[in-house]
Amino acid sequence: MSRPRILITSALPYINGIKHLGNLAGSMLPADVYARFERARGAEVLYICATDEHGTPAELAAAAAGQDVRTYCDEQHQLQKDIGQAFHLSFDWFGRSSSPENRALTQHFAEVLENNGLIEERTDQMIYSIDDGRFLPDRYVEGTCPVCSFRPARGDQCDNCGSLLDPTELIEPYSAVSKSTNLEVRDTRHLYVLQTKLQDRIRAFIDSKADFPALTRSIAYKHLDEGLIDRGITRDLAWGVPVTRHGAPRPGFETKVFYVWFDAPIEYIAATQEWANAASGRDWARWWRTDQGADDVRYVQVMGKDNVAFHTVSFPATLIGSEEPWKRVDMLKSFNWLNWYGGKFSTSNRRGVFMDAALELLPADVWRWYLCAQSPESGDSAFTWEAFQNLVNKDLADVLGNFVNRILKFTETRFDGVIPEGGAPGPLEDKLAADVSERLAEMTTAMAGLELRRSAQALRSIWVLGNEYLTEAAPWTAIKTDRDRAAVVVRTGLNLVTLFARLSAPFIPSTASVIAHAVGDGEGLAVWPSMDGAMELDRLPVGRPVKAPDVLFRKIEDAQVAEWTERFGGAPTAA
Ligand code: B3M
Ligand code: ZN
Repeated sequence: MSRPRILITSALPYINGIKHLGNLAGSMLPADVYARFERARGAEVLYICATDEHGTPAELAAAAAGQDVRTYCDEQHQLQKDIGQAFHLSFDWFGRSSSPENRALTQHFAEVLENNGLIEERTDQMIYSIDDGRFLPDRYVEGTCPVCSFRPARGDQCDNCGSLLDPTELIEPYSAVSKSTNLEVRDTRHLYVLQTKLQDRIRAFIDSKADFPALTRSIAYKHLDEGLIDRGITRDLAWGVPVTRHGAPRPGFETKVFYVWFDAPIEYIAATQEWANAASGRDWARWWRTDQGADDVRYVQVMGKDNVAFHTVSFPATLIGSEEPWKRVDMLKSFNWLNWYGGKFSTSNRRGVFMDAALELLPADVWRWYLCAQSPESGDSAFTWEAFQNLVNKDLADVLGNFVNRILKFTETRFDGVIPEGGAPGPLEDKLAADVSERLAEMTTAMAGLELRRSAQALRSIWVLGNEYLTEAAPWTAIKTDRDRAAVVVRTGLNLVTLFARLSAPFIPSTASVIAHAVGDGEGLAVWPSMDGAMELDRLPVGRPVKAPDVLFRKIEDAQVAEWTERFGGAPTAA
C-alpha cells in the first residue's frame, strides 16, 4: 500500500511586518503540529506556506519604512522565513506570492475564467484622493464601518465585525496615506469575477463538506445565505500581478494589477511550483492536479476566521470556474482570535508580543506549548501573563520536566546510568499500560482531527499518568529491599520518557529531541507510537546508557512576569 499523501497550507502571512502570537496560534503553528504528526505517522506530507506580498498592505508598509516595495518585500520575506525557522515551523517550502510562478498562474486563472464567461469588465466608482493624486483602493482608505460603526475600519474589511467592505461604503472616509478627506468618487475600469453565476456550485461544494468544523461552515453559509456578489479582482495599484489578456498587457489596465486576494490563494499552488522548481525530482502536479494523481491527496487548510470567506467562496470560485482539474480543500480548519487580555493585539499601542520579541524572552517550545494548550479553537481565548506563567510552570516544569529529570537522575545514581535488567512487570505496570493505551488512542484521534486543545489535554494526561505511576511505584523505596522491583520501575519510567518525547514532538520539537536523546532514542522521534501501551513501555533495550539532560524548562518567576507586563503591556490600566 502506498503512503497517504497530505498537502497542508497555512494562511499566508502578510509581508507587512513580523506577525504576533495570535497569527501564529491561528494558522502556522497548528498546521505545523499537524504536519509533524502526520509525518510521524508515515504520511508523505507537503507543508506549504509563503509570504503574501501584494496589495495595499505591502505598499503602505514599504512607504512607511521609506523603501521601494520590492526591497521591502525581499527583506521582510527573509525575516519572516528566519523567524519561522526559529519557531521550528517545518515548512517544506516557504514561498513568495511575488514569484514569477504566481504571476503566470494568476494570469492563467484570469484568462480561463474570462474564456468561461466568468469575468466581466465594468466601470466602477472608486475613491480618488485629490491631494494624493491617486485612487485609494482597499486599505488606502479608512473610515467608519457601515455595519458596526467601528472606526477606523479599513476599506476592504472591518477588523471589528469582520464584514467585507467596499471602500465607497465607509462613512466619513479619509486617505490612509495623507489623512486627507479631500476625496471624490471617479470612474475607473475593473475586472469582476461573476460569483453570482457560481453561487449554486459553490454552495454544493460547501454542502459536500459536512465534516468541516462548525466555525468554518457557519462563516461559509453566512456568506452564501447573504447571496454572493460579483467581486472586483483588479486594483489601481502599481505593485502586484500585472493584468494581461492573451499573454499581453490588457488595454486600459496598464496601471492596474490583480487584487491581492485574487492572487494570494493561487500562491498555494504557485508556491508548490516554486518548491518543485527549486530541486529536481519534485512534481507539483501530483499534489494539485486531480488528473495527475492529486485525487489521492488529502488537502488541509489552516487559517484564522477572518480568512475563511476567501477560502470557502472566492478561492473555490477561481478553481471551480476554471473548469480545470484542480485539487480542492478536504479539511478547512479555522480558528478564533487569541486576544491580549481580552483586547486586540496592537502594534501601534505596544500591546502584545510579536514573534521576534517572544523568542528574546523564552525558547520557542514554551510558546508553542502555551499557544496549543490555550488554542483559540472553540472560541476566542485571552493571553495573560499570569495564565501563561501558571501553565508553563505546571505543565512543562513540574509535570514533564520534573518527571524526566527525576527518573534519569535516579538511574544515574542507583543504576550507573544504564537501563537496568531484572524483574518482571507487575499489576502496577499492567494498569499503567492499559491506561496509556487508552490515552494514546484518544490523543491520536484528536491529533488526526486537528483538535488542538483536546490533543494537548490528552498529552498532558499521559504525562500525569507517568508521574502518578512513579510516585506510587516509588523506586527509591523499592531499591532498599528489592533491586529487581526497582529495576522494573526504572525501566518502565525510562520507556515513559521516550514515549513522552515522541508524543510531545509535534508540540515541542526541540525539547522532545533533547529528551529522546537522553535515553538514546533519537530515531524513535520520527515514528508515532502504536496504540499498544504494553509494547510502548518495553521498547528500550536493557544495558543502554542514559544521561539526565540539563534543566529542560526553567520556571517563570513572578519578577519576570512583572518585567514583561511592564515591557509589553498587560491588563489595560484605567486611563
Ligand atoms: N495574508 C491575510 C492574513 O494575513 C492573508 C492570508 C492570505 S491566505 C491566501 O490574515
Ligand atoms: Zn464593522
